[in-house]
Amino acid sequence: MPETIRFTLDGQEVEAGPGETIWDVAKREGTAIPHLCHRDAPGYRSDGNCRACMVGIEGERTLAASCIRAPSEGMVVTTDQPREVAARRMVVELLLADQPEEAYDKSSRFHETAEAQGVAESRFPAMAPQEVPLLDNSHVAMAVNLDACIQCGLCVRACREVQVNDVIGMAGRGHAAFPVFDQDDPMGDSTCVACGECVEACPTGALMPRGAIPDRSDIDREVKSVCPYCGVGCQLTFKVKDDKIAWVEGAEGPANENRLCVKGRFGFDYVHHDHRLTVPLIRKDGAEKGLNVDPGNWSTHFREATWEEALDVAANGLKGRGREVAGFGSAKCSNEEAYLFQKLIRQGFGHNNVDHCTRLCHASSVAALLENVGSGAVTATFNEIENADVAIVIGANPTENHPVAATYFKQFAKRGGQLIVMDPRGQGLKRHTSHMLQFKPGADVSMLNAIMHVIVDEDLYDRQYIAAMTENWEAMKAHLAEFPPEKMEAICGIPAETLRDVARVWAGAKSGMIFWGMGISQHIHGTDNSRCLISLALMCGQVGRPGTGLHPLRGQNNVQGASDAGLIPMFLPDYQSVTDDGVRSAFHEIWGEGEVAPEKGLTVVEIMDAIHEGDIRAMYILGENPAMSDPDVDHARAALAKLDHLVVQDIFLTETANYADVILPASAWVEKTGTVTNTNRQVQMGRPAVPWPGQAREDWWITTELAKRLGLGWDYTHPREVFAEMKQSMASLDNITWERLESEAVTYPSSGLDDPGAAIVFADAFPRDGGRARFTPASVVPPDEVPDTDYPFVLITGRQLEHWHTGAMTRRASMLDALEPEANCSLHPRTLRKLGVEPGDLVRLTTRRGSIKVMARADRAVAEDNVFLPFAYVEASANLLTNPALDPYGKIPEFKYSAVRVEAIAPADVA
Ligand SMILES: Nc1nc2c(c(=O)[nH]1)N[C@H]1C(S)=C(S)[C@@H](COP(=O)(O)OP(=O)(O)OC[C@H]3O[C@@H](n4cnc5c(=O)[nH]c(N)nc54)[C@H](O)[C@@H]3O)O[C@H]1N2
Ligand SMILES: Nc1nc2c(c(=O)[nH]1)N[C@H]1C(S)=C(S)[C@@H](COP(=O)(O)OP(=O)(O)OC[C@H]3O[C@@H](n4cnc5c(=O)[nH]c(N)nc54)[C@H](O)[C@@H]3O)O[C@H]1N2
Ligand SMILES: [Mo]
Repeated sequence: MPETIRFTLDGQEVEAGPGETIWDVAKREGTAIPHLCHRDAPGYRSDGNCRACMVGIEGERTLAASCIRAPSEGMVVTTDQPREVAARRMVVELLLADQPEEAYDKSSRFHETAEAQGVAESRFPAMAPQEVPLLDNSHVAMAVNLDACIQCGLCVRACREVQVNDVIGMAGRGHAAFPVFDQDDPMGDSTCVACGECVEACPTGALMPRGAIPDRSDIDREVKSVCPYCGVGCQLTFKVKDDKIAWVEGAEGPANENRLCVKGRFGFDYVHHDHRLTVPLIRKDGAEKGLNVDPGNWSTHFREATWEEALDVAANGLKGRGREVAGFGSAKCSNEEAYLFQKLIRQGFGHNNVDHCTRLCHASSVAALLENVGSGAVTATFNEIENADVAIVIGANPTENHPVAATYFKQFAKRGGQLIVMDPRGQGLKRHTSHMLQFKPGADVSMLNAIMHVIVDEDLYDRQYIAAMTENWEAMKAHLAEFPPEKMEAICGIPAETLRDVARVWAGAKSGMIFWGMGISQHIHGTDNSRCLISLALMCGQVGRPGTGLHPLRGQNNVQGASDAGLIPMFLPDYQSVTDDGVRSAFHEIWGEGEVAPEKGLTVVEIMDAIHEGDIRAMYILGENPAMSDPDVDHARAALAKLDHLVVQDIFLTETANYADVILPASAWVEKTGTVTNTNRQVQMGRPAVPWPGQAREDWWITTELAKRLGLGWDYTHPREVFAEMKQSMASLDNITWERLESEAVTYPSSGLDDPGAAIVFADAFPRDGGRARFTPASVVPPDEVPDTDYPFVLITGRQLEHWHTGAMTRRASMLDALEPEANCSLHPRTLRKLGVEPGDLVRLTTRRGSIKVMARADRAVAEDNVFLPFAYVEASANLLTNPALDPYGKIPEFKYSAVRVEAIAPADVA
């Protein structure tokens, strides 16, 4: 380790730690040195090109750029002598000459800097009018006004080094050097993914979020909160003007370090959409249930009600029905709201029929993790990839679905880390990989067993770790003997030699991590898939150290928290089993009234089946849209229509609300207070930035009011009280208090009030009997429905960057909808040619369950016998097609594999 260095700054003796520049030390000491090309934020390299931060160094003839200059022992540095002060002013004055007359952004860092140095005008000639670059307004979310550009290169570093999107470069020289997008395309036509990192970095307003023009500082208030989209849990600051979100800035959260993606930066005007539910609604007598309500004009089917009436009607339809009731809670709401929801179902109806979208998501991963590791959460934060030398990403598409996590993965690869991606589809991470295994869909177990076979065969496993930390190794080893890569090659489609190579790279890793997503979990053998990944990590000792770990990338912003809070039919909060007498009596103690039922409840897809069978007759659905997100959605919609009584609590009149008897208008995430837990186990505070519209209310309030009408003695008046109650039964929240969360994010487990929490767990023992993790062998199980002559293609459903699940939010976010406005599927160009379909034409996709028409894109990343289909579009609902067959352990449906027919649509048929 380099020693601390002592030097003199403006006559004071100061110290510099390892890696600190003069600028850093000055800042720490409270001496502000101007800076333009230097951005004081994690991930940004200083470049020293703008000369706005010049300082004097004794004995040196020229001034030095303090943002890149490291101090040396005994150095004498001045920041306040006439020479450097004049030089810095000159730099700003020269730059000001070229600024547009009417500054786009008077509050930009450049203008602040000029003002602070007393530079109001420039003596130097402005750029010749013919040289002034034209405005580029081609992008829906950002405006480019290169007239204001000072060539500092921060946007290039933002795009290439921080987000690793490699879209922006510099072209030209000297005065005429300007940022360009993908070789001279206007920004709107480039491959830009609109993460907005460049607008955040730009010090002059040459790049601006459109919502912030003309003046970034023209806001009423700033509110720090968490992004409501994915499980990465980015912290951000809402800039609010006239009670509307004007623009958004990344904040320095532990997971995102200021970074955001397109949804987190530009995807918030859905909360101001005129489709927002603002009054409680009751179905009109005789109004037919079905997908027939215009969310902008519900009065055809619903009438406005007071809260009193709506809550009474909602509660009366549920009251006294015991086992006939089921509830779907929400992973979009807070921890406190999830906790109250499961408590309401359990306490109010005396059974455990409560579940949520985790069932459709990582249920199988969690089943395998609980079985073999003893805990369903990640063993290490995704940011730990910083300390890894090999990483596997399998069945996950983070550049689109966890874009900020992906920036860390790409940086890892850029630094020389070996990135192994396994996915039947080529995807955004492909160009960063050392190994890209594009294997056959559904063939994960064969591929992973083959890799593990090689590790055994070539004696590459970690004997010591296995002996000390695991059980069932001998059985595992014997099982793997059946899976040589030469035999598995035909099943998974990856050459044996590649499988051997990957096995050697993984087993040779000093520190390796495994990340996975829906491509692993959403299969009838999803639990087996996850078992293989756990075994692969264990046999090489890749858990419990920096840069190692198992990380199922959690999906919804609060799916980790909602699961922890007990929105699961087998578990009370903190995965305490409902079948355990001691657990139930402990909850009885805390809750006071109502016994917790000893039988596991029904899961999401089982509940839909039970409606058809007449066993479930009433439902309470909070912040979920099963009429779009369940598999075989015709069957699910028919079930919702069959209910005697359906209460839906949402922010929009969703497809599911089309079947409701009562609709309760909720406040959106940006309008409420509550905590959420991200994929990294980091618990963070969400704060209200704007008021809720009309009579909409916070979800916890609505659930509490319902509980009162069901006869439960609830008297919560603030989420803080709910959090305090949660802590009584949830050891995971030990040392995490509401007060702490008001000022910091805390990772669980946290060992003390000063401990920010453990990024890595299970170094010494696993939370299983005996402290050991387990190897559970998995055999090859074919998909439930394999292609045949009638249905010759494989249908893979999933996601795309701009849209969120069922589209409820993102199709109402103007910029996101403008970027991706039309239902689409992707096929290989050769397949399209064979079918006689031009890219952009409609095709018909048909499975045994249903048929849709959808626009086809040509995409070489999709295998020739596959179709990829996102599920965000009601006009072409993917889930009319998907297979509801379930994994026996996780009860998760096979969203990632159905047999499908693809047909060109005759022009006459297009309309
Ligand atoms: N933009 C956006 N981001 C999201 C979401 C969203 O709706 N939109 N949703 C959030 C949620 S809740 C979740 S759960 C996550 C999901 O995030 P991901 O897990 O990344 O989601 P998917 O796109 O469903 O599928 C991931 C990949 O699995 C691959 N795959 C398909 N079949 C197989 C297979 O048989 N084996 C393997 N190994 N891979 C296969 C697909 O090609 C795809 O690239 O995203 C979260 N983030
Ligand atoms: N074909 C196919 N289907 C899939 C998947 C797949 O890969 N392929 N993936 C599955 C997975 S992993 C998941 S997680 C599910 C997701 O399925 P869902 O959870 O049903 O989908 P979302 O669209 O996220 O629904 C969230 C709902 O919450 C509402 N909402 C947002 N904020 C709030 C709030 O603060 N309060 C209230 N009350 N409501 C709010 C939104 O308007 C929306 O209606 O889809 C599953 N379905
Ligand atoms: Mo999910």
